[in-house]
Amino acid sequence: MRLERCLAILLLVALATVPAALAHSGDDDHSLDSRDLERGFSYKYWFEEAGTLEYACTYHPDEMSGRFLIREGAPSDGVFVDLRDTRLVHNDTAMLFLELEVAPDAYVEFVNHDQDVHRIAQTRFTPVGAEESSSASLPLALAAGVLGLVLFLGRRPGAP
Ligand SMILES: [Cu+2]
Repeated sequence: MRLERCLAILLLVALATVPAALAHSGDDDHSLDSRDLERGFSYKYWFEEAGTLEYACTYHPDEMSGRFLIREGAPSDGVFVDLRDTRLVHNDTAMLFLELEVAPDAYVEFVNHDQDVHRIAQTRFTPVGAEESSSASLPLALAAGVLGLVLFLGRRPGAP
């Protein structure tokens, strides 16, 4: 196989890898986001994928934050989190940081019993198994793409 063809294939593979690496890096349509939650209102969110979902209240990030460890085999019942006195309350225990383990097909329901408006929003989602590779895969894919492009362009025959 000719070198140019090898490099072109390398470039295509690298470019195909970039969108996959980008897919989980930001928020998407399936993010947990209660929007402004007034007193007496609730917000329900269904988990979809195993991983670690971190969240915080947009208005009180130091007092209301937590994470869900979404794991196969964990209880798939719905979990309820009450918002009271600018705290997250689960099973009558108020916490600044609440960690709960749930199954990928479970849901969480946040219920606001507080005077304040809260907005519980996802800050990060890390799929299972991506904890170590997520930070490295994107720069590597980009570097491979740039390298492939440079080599490909450099190797292209000039004008006749
Ligand atoms: Cu809040």
